[in-house]
Amino acid sequence: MESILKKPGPLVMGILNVTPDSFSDGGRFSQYSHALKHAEKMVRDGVDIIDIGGESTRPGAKSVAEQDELERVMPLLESIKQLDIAISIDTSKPQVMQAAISAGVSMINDVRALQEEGALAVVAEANVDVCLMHMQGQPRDMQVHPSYENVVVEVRDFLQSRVEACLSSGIDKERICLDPGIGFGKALEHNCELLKEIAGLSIDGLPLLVGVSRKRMFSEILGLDIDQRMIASVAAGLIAVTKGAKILRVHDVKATKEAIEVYKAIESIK
Ligand code: 8Y4
Repeated sequence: MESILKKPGPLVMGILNVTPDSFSDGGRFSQYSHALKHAEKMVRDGVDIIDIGGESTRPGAKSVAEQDELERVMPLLESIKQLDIAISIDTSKPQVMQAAISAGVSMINDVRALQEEGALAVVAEANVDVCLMHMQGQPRDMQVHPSYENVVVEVRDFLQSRVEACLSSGIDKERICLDPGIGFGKALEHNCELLKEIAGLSIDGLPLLVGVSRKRMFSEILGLDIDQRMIASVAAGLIAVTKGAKILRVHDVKATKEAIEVYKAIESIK
């Protein structure tokens, strides 16, 4: 699989969720047809890669059993494949990674940065990109009391150690991107400091991926409910891009693409 990280940025990763939170009304079939329609819309809007996740990593979320995650994600992955767009799989489980790799995904997006037993080996044996993300604690308790001496230094040191683990396992350096993990065991001031200093997080020029879309920080800054956070999300994402982020993980592909196009028009003036 050709690396998506070689594509010139900024790039847009579109979020496609298949968690039980959204599994209520018409059962699996209606859930999948809805997800497929959403994916088709993202492709029309110019998405570069679609991120499929079957484990909820929202604050307070419980962990999902491996078999549940496979059953939730694999059928959807198979139908999204027909759309001829790059796919990333949001998982920390080596067996889910392996199944997704066999099905042809382009990227492993792991909020646990390949720390689960066997994860490094699975990725090292495959030709896929990987996103290494920083998280303090676990989703269940990560927002209880986030604490850092220097958040930028600590996130950078963690990412550096995970890059080294990847390289020691034989993962190709050109296949790695890095992510500060906005909202993952971070208070508002930590999120803001990381976004302000995003360029300082890159290790050896590796590309940076940032996910701010609809996150709680916008409720803290603006008091907005989740379905009212698009403008703030696009603004924060574009700030991250101007400061050096290459990939934005977003819900709102069309709005994000428009913001990026304006940025590119301005930047392309000689
Ligand atoms: C509304 C909707 C409010 C979603 C909060 C959320 C990231 C990620 C997540 C990220 C990478 C989320 C899987 C959290 N965030 N992967 N995943 N980077 N690489 N919460 O920032 O979207 S899930």
